Amino acid sequence: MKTLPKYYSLHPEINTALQTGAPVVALESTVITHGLPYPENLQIAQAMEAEVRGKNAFPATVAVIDGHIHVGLSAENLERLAAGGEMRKISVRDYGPAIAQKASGGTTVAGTLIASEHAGIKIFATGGIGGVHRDAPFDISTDLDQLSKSQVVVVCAGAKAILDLPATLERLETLAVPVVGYQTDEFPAFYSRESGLTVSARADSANEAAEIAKAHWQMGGGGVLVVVPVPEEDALPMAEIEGPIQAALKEAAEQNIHGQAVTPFLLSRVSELSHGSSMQANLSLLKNNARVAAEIAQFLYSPTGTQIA
Ligand code: PSU
Ligand code: MN
Repeated sequence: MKTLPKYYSLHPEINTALQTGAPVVALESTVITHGLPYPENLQIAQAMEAEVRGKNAFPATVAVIDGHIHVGLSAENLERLAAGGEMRKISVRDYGPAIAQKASGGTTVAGTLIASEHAGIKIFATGGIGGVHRDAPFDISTDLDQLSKSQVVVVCAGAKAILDLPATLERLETLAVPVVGYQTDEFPAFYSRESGLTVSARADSANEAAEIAKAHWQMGGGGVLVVVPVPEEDALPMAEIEGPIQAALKEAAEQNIHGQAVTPFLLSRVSELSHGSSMQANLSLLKNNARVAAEIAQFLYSPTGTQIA
């Protein structure tokens, strides 16, 4: 039996699934609180849960509600999270303050990695991970560090081109995080299927991706990044998005945006400046990643136990 600190709230359905070894897929929630506007954020959160269920796995959206780390959210709490109000962006260093101050918010990739590992969940889906920012060598997302530590698979569509993608891959190499291309040799760039950069390994099936992760963990490794290109019909060419990115980066510098506000600012400005053409790609890749994660999850679990102290 695994014991969780008392400020966790593990959904009964997820608890049962984990104890019986049924496949569970966690879902990141900063994309809901800080990544997309209402009501698209609520619709996509519900659609991602449905994709996971459609593949006979259990979705566990992770978020902090009134100081409790929820692993598996009720429909009411999902709506509350999406509706906004005082919602924090919760990465690793933000848990302590959020728990003690009974705050609410979405968990980043790094935050979701920690909660997943504590709860015994082996895989989660998101849109894109954070990384090394362009022209800001000290602005490196905690996502990368935490990826090296938690034994969890993260399924994403690569990292957004707002980042320095070559530097992000170099950092992942240093941190010993395998970057596994799902049916691809190229590192995808979120809205775009291409980046000109290569992955460190390739998996052609869900089973192969799961086998890679299990072997990595047996060798003492931490996180495994599985990168899935956005579906072809919704992909945007990289050149189309570079103009809005440059403009958004300039605005961020002019307005002196820094710290955890940088990523949400850039994401929302790029979306506005590209006149929402990026929204369709964003929604498409989120659903696709949830589905692929549920397929890989079929090969990752065996019966265990988790309980709350
Ligand atoms: N990239 C996206 N959409 C997002 C994020 C990243 O394309 O919503 C969010 C994720 O939650 C990620 C976080 O973990 O931003 C990284 O923020 P920062 O760069 O401040 O670490
Ligand atoms: Mn940062």
